[in-house]
Parts: sequence; structure tokens; C-alpha cells
Amino acid sequence: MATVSDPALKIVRAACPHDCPDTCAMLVTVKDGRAIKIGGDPSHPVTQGFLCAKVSRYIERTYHQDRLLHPMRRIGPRGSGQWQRITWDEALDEIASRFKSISAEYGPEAILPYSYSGSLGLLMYGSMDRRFFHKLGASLLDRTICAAAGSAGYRYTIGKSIGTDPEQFANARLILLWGTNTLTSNPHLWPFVKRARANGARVIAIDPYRSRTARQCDEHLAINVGTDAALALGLMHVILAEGLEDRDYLRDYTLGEAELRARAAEYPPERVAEITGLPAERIISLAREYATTQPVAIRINYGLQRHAGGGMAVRTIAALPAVVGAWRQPAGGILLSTSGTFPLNYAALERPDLIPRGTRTINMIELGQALTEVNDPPVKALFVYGSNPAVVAPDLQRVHQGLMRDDLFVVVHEQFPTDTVQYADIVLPATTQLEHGDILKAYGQLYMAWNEPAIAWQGEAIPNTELFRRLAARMGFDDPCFADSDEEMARQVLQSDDPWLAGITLEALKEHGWLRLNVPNAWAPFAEGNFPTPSGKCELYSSSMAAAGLDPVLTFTPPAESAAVAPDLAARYPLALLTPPAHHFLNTTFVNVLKRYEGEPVLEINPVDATHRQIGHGDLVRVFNDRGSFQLPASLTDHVKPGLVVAPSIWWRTLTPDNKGVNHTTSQAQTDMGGGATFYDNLVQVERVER
Ligand SMILES: Nc1nc2c(c(=O)[nH]1)N[C@H]1C(S)=C(S)[C@@H](COP(=O)(O)OP(=O)(O)OC[C@H]3O[C@@H](n4cnc5c(=O)[nH]c(N)nc54)[C@H](O)[C@@H]3O)O[C@H]1N2
Ligand SMILES: Nc1nc2c(c(=O)[nH]1)N[C@H]1C(S)=C(S)[C@@H](COP(=O)(O)OP(=O)(O)OC[C@H]3O[C@@H](n4cnc5c(=O)[nH]c(N)nc54)[C@H](O)[C@@H]3O)O[C@H]1N2
Ligand SMILES: [Mo]
Repeated sequence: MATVSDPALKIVRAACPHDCPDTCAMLVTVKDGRAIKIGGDPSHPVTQGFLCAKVSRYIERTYHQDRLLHPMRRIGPRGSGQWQRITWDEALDEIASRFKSISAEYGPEAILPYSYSGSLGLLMYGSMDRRFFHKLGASLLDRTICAAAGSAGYRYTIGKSIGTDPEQFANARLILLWGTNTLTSNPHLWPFVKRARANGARVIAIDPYRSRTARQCDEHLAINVGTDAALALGLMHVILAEGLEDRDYLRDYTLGEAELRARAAEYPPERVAEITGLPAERIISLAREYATTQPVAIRINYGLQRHAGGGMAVRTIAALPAVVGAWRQPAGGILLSTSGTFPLNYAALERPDLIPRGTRTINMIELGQALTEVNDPPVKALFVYGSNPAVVAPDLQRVHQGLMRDDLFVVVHEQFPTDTVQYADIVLPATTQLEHGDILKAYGQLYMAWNEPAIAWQGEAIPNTELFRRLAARMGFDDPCFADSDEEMARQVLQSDDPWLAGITLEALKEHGWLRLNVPNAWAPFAEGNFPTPSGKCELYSSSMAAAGLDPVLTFTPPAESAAVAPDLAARYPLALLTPPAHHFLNTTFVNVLKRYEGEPVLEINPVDATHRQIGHGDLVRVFNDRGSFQLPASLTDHVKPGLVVAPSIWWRTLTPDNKGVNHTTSQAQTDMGGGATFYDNLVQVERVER
């Protein structure tokens, strides 16, 4: 632990829990039991001493006057915001007795847990809670809302979420930032991009939207929404037609080269230009540039997979490095997520062995349907923690209908009175990262971390782990695993013989704060093949996909809501709506605390589309389709091209003009694989309304 000269001051090593690839190592200064300063750890190779625009204000969030600090019971009609403070004993007794009676009448599957990424700390994200709901026999939740399609697509090609070490991006000569707003959603990659650039690298953004990141790159290719796989196939077409591929790499380390050649032949530059909206000449020159510059690195993120063909898009792009042999170099290849590099013992943490056989699974993006249609048994209790489904889930009109059901028992464990809390019967206060301990992996770098609690639990707030420990006791669950302490669980998740985890113990993490996985420093994971796929090769042809009823070859699947697939729909709703994260928000986290930095929620629209509709800058507009609508002021800008509208997100509904969210227009439709969400596959119309 670092030392300081003032004996009243203490510096605590912490780690950021938010859903972001960076997982920063933080130093918290504590004086007399109060956190007074927070900063990035200067010695951490990825954090590099700075925190983002959000987490640098985490102390303000922690001590914010709106924190929930006591359990409460609803006393008015649902949604009326009338609460009565109750004790923890009363809250736990009521939950346990409702759970018992619902289980007795409908079976335990009538209880649905709903959690996601409020905290990615391994303990808060999924540990005692999983054990509890598994033992209870509650419906299982398929956590698909973010990354399911891309993870599945990447897995079919590469085998696991393992990719280029982000620190190596500094040595690349060409970087494609493809469907990722790095400066906002992965800011700690940027210093490596900058270093590469200082060494002469070119950086190209591929994004329909001229995002903060696209504006900073050497070039921005404003591709049509949901057409990335076509671009990747077009690049391969040119590379293969011109003999620019790495023949040896293809022969030795890939499976399905012949099938790929046949498929790529179907995507000549002219056809790809038509699909993607990019000039054919630029597709040709980009292919040459990509194939002849080494090292060449691609960063994709999850933005481009929130489309009907999102899984296939990621799978197809992920094949590019093999075609040109980019994997031969540590600074070459592609990075989606480093998640699969961490060989953690999730079974010990979550205890799937406690799940009763045959327990049903509910896909979290179908919450609207689960609460209004599912009947075998119906969902009678919803337990929300670490998530804000009344804003983040698609098809909010249906979600709202479900949450308003009088016969639905809703419990929400939260730090703040979110829009979801407004529907709760019982509200429980949760601690923040400064208050509880946790162990963390990362999904955009290669370090484990321990988050040491810096301050006491505020008010009567408790960590997720303690909540489910107490509930387990109330329910009479006496398996020894329900008595495990947080530190015991942290040790369990590290139990592994995998050499990449050797030496990474809880004690070592506590001592150093963070530790790099035992992978080499200039690591080129697939320089000599060794892909963790069934064949051990990069699978350009995948038998697993054929078995799953998917096209086994690389393919382009157009967006479901597009003129190509649904011309009638596109005629009525001609604008594609994207709702990516606003810079100062983390999904819906921080919105209430940092809204002053974002101003107001807006809809960005091209002046051409606005003029057609008699919309002026600042006019209030209604954005709508068959699923629902929301209202926002228009912002006229050429950051969006004609045909595209962007609403930086995700604002709390209560902070918008008509208490509706962007997700009133999005659908519960799933992606091509993984059961993922299609938030960005969304056609709308826009009209001016009177203020
Ligand atoms: N500040 C901040 N950081 C975050 C988050 C946040 O809310 N705020 N969220 C975190 C989470 S949960 C996640 S999953 C990640 C997401 O990280 P990213 O994937 O980087 O985030 P997005 O902004 O959703 O998408 C990135 C870009 O993809 C573009 N895009 C959308 N559709 C397409 C397409 O079809 N093709 C291409 N090429 N581009 C497309 C969008 O315009 C956007 O600029 O970020 C994490 N980091
Ligand atoms: N339209 C549209 N919708 C989207 C997206 C989009 O880009 N566009 N992005 C999608 C993506 S990628 C994701 S990941 C999801 C994210 O959706 P969610 O996982 O719901 O994330 P948040 O909105 O940040 O809500 C997390 C909540 O958890 C609370 N919390 C934080 N820490 C703790 C804790 O330790 N315990 C408890 N009990 N609560 C805690 C926070 O206060 C916050 O209210 O949203 C998805 N929805
Ligand atoms: Mo996400």
C-alpha cells in the first residue's frame, strides 16, 4: 500500500467496477473515514494515472444526497413514489414470505432475478446471488443484453474471447477502430493509439456516426448501419483477387480457405459499395492498405453487433487478420474482448450444480414478453439488482405494462432512486465500490485487481453478497456455500491450475492492487495458430455453426429493419436510429449525477432530413415507430448523414421531456446468434411537435 506523510490520510487501492473495457486501478485518499480524493493509479500500465470523465467524479456519486440509504416499502399506488422506511428485518421477512408463497402456488420458476452490469466486480456481478437463485430454483436469466451476439460470432471464428493485447496497439502501423467509440467507451486504449500515431501509424474509424472518436481519426468511413460484414467480405475479395493474402498462414492455421474464397468472390467492390455506401475505390485501396501494412490491428467493440446480423458481422471481421497473417505480430490481429483470457473458476463462484434440472431460462431482452405473456408459470416476482431495466431493456412500452402489473411483486436493490425503483414494492439500499471489497478481471486488458473497501457502508446500504447471504438464511438455505465470506469467494474464483493465473492469489492482489495475467509481454497469441476452436484453427468454415443451423461460412446478414429486408417498413420509417452511450454516462449510471455535463438529451439529425420535416435546431421532435415513441429536442448536425439519426444515451426517462426513453422504439428481436439485443437495428420516423 502507498504511504503518505499525513498520518490522518490513508491511500486505498481500489478498482473501477463499471462496465467498461478499461477496469482502472484507482487510488482513493481517505481522511477520517471519508473518501476525499480519487485518481487513476499511475503505475498501472493501462490506467496510466488517469480516470475517465465519469469515475473521476465517483466521490460525488458516493456521497450524493439522492443515495438510497434505508430499505423502503411502497405505500401508494405503483409508480406514485410514495414510500415508507422499514427495517432490514421487515424487508427480508416480507421478501422471504412472498417468495415462499409464490413458490408454493406457482413453483419457484415464477421468480425471476434480473441483474446485469451495475458492477462488473466478480462478487457483485454474480456470486452469492447466483447461488441463492440457483438453490431457490428461480428462472434462470440469459444475460444477453450487451455482448451475446459478438461473443458468439467471435467464438465461432477464433474460439474464445482472446485477442490482441491492447498495450500492443502502440506498435501498430495501421489501426482500424471499427464500430467503437474509443474515446468514450474505452478511453484507456487511446494513449496507445496516440503513441502508434506518433510513430507514423494511420488510424481509421469505421462508424456510421461521426462520433467523438471518428472526429479524431485520420479518416472516417461512414459506413451504412449494419453492413460491416459486407465490407469485410469486400476487403477479402480484393485481397484474394490481388494475391495480397498470407498464403502460408491461410494454409497452416485456418480451416475453410476454399469456402472463404468462393464466398468472397460474391462480394466485388461495386456490390459492396452499394451495400455499405462507401466508394468502391476506397474499398479497394483500404484492402491494399490493410494487406500490405504490418503490424495491423483492428479494435472492434460491441456497437456493431447490436444488429440482426451482429454475430455474423463480428465473426466475419474476426477472420480478416488470418487472411493477411496479421496475427504473426504482437501488435497485429483483432481485439473484441480479453474476457476469455482469464481462466477463472466461475463454477466455484456461481454454483450451477445447485440448479434444479430442467429449470427454464428467460432471455433478459425479452423482459417485456416475460412479464406480459409468459404463462408456464407466469412471472410473479421480479428481483432487480445491478440493472435498470425500466430504461435499458428494449420495447419499454411492454416492459412498463409488465412492471405495472398489480400482481407482480417487485424488489429492487439499488444505490439510487432509478426509474426501475419507481416500480418497486420493496426498495433495498446498495453499497458503492468505495464501500465493499471485490475482485475484478477486465474485458479490455490483461490485469486482475482487488478493490479494497475505502469507507464504511453508508446508511443501511449493504453489498449484493451480503444481501443474498441474509436472504439465504431467511429462506433456511443451510448449504455451507451460503456462509462463505466475500474473501472466501474471491479465493474460490481464483482456484485454477491454469498457468496464466499462477501466483495470482488474493494475498498477492491485496498487496499489489493489480497483477498481470501470466501471458508474455509481447504476446502474439495466434502467431502459430493454436486457436481455441474445435479444430485448433481459425475457422473460416465452422461445423459447429452448421450444426446450429447457421451458415457455416463467413456471411453478410443485412439489418432486419432495412429497405433490403423490410421495404414496407422502411417506407414508413425511413430513418435508422442509433442510441450509443453519451460521453459522461455509463449506460444509465451517472446520469442523475453528471447530467450537467451532457446538457439535455437530444436527437442528432442531418440538416437535409430536418429541413424535409420542417424541423429547426432546438425544435422538439417526436421519434416513433410501431412500438412506441419518445420526444427530444433536435440537434441539426452533419455528424449524422442523411437517413441516420442518433440519440446519445441512455437518459433516465424521468429526465426527458415526455418520460419516455429511446428504448420505447427498440425491439425485443434477437440477433442471428447468442440471443443478443438488436438496439441499433431500429427504423423510426421523426416529426416536429409543439413544445
Ligand atoms: N462512457 C461510456 N463508456 C462505456 C459505456 C457507456 O455507456 N458510457 N458502455 C460500456 C458498455 S456496457 C459497452 S458494451 C461498451 C460499448 O462500447 P462500444 O461498442 O465502443 O460502444 P457503442 O457506442 O455502443 O458503439 C460504438 C460505435 O458503434 C457505432 N455503430 C453502431 N452501429 C454500427 C454498425 O452497424 N457498424 C459500425 N461500424 N458501427 C456501428 C456507433 O455509432 C458507436 O459510435 O462501452 C462501455 N463503455
Ligand atoms: N438503447 C440502448 N439500450 C441499451 C444500450 C444501448 O447502447 N442503447 N446498451 C446496452 C448495454 S451494452 C448494456 S451493458 C445495458 C446496461 O444496462 P444495465 O446493466 O442495467 O446498466 P445501468 O443502466 O448502468 O444500470 C446499472 C444499475 O446498477 C446500479 N448498481 C451499481 N452497482 C451496484 C451494486 O453493486 N449493487 C446493486 N444492487 N446495484 C448496483 C446502478 O446504480 C445502476 O442503476 O444496457 C443496454 N441497453
Ligand atoms: Mo454493454
